[in-house]
Amino acid sequence: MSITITAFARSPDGGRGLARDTRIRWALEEVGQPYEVRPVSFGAMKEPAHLALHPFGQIPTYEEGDLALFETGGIVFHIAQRYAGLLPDDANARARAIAWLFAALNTVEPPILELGTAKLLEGDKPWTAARLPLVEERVRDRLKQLSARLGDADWLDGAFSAGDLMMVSVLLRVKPSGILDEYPNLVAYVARGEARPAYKRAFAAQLAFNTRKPSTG
Ligand SMILES: N[C@@H](CCC(=O)N[C@@H](CS)C(=O)NCC(=O)O)C(=O)O
Repeated sequence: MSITITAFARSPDGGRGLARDTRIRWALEEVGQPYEVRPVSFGAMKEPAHLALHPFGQIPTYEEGDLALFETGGIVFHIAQRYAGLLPDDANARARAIAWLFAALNTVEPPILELGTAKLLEGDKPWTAARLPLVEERVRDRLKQLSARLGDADWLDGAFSAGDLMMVSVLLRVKPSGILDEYPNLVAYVARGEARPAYKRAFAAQLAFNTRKPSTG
C-alpha cells in the first residue's frame, strides 16, 4: 500500500531538517518503506481539504490506504507497530521504547518549543529579556536529567528504537541554541542519530524537496 505524507511546500527552515516531516521520513527510511510527499502551502494547510486530514491545520499527515493520521507521535508509533525495525520484540522492552517516544514529545519537547516561541515569536516583547533565562533553565533541567539517564550508553534503552528516533528529533530542535553543547553525551547521542544511514537519507530527501526548483507546469 503506498504511503503519502505532507510537508511544507517550502519549509521555513530552508531544509535544515527541523520541520516535523523529517521525523516521519526518518521512521519510514528505518523500516524501508517508500513514500510520496505532497507539498502543502501555509494557506492550503488551513483549508477544509487539509483540515479533514489534520484538525489543527498542520503538517505532517500520513495516508496509507484508507488510513489517515496526524501527529508525529501517532504516525511514528503506527509505523513502528506496522513495520519491523523500530520497536523491540520483547514486550517489556517494547513498552519502555514506547514510553521514551512519549517522553520525547511530552516531557522533553515542551520546554524546547517554549524556548523557540520565546526567542522567535516573542523576542521583541518587553518582558522577554526577563523571561528568557527562566525558559532556558527549564530546558537545562530536562537536558540534565536526560543526560544523567543516558550516561555513556549509545541509546536510551538497549538498541535504537522509535523512542530514540523521536528523542534525537526533539533534541535537534534545541541544537541551534547552543544549550545542547553543555551536555557532551547528548551531543554525541544526537550525532549518533544523525549518522544513521536512514536519517541521512531522510535529511537529504527533505533538503532536496525544500530546495527544488519551482515547477513550471
Ligand atoms: N504536535 C504536532 C505539531 C505539528 C506542528 O507543529 N507542525 C508544524 C510544522 S513542524 C506546522 O505545521 N506549523 C504550521 C502551523 O502550525 O500553522 C506533531 O508532532 O505533529
